[in-house]
Amino acid sequence: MAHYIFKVIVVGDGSVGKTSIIRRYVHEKFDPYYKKTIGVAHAVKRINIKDTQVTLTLWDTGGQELFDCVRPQYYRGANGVLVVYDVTNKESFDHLDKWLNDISDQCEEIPIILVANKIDLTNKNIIPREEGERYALKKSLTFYETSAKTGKMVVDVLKELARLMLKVAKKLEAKKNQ
Ligand code: G3D
Ligand code: MG
Repeated sequence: MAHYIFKVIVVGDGSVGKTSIIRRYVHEKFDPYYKKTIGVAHAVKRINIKDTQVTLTLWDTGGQELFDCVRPQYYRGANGVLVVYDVTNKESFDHLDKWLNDISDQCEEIPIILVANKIDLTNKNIIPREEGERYALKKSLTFYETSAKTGKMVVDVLKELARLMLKVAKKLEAKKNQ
């Protein structure tokens, strides 16, 4: 069976839920009591996409973004990105340009998914879905709404990212074998 290993990074403002999404995906739980500053350097998850085995290493910023300096090493070699905002936090949405600029400065062209997190907080949601969708469309990004708390769409968003990364990897291989 073909096997690929991909580095996935998760960026966005502090407190949007990046660590929670990774923990939900890898450990299948939501723990509101873990310490913010302790990031899993890279959590690992294996999945199958059709007849291909994919190992995802999910990198957590470990809170670096709170000091406004996510180190270049974090971005280096990334195969795919989740750019996360919090639907209850307008600032986190307004900062998306900054995160996308950082990615384009530091990374090759890689798949990026825009993630609107915390959609379980329905009565505090101040960024309508349409606004997220419009932004994603403008930037040619795939768009997902998630809740790390309930787990909604968390598996789906990483499966979609894996699929997109696989597509890129296979295209590169085909080019090499020409
Ligand atoms: P970060 O890694 O992006 O900084 P965290 O964000 O994963 O540390 O999450 C920040 C806070 O938001 C945490 O709460 C966490 O429990 C909460 N959170 C994360 N995702 C969701 C979600 O989908 N829904 C809800 N309701 N809360 C979420 P605290 O209270 O520790 O600040
Ligand atoms: Mg974190």
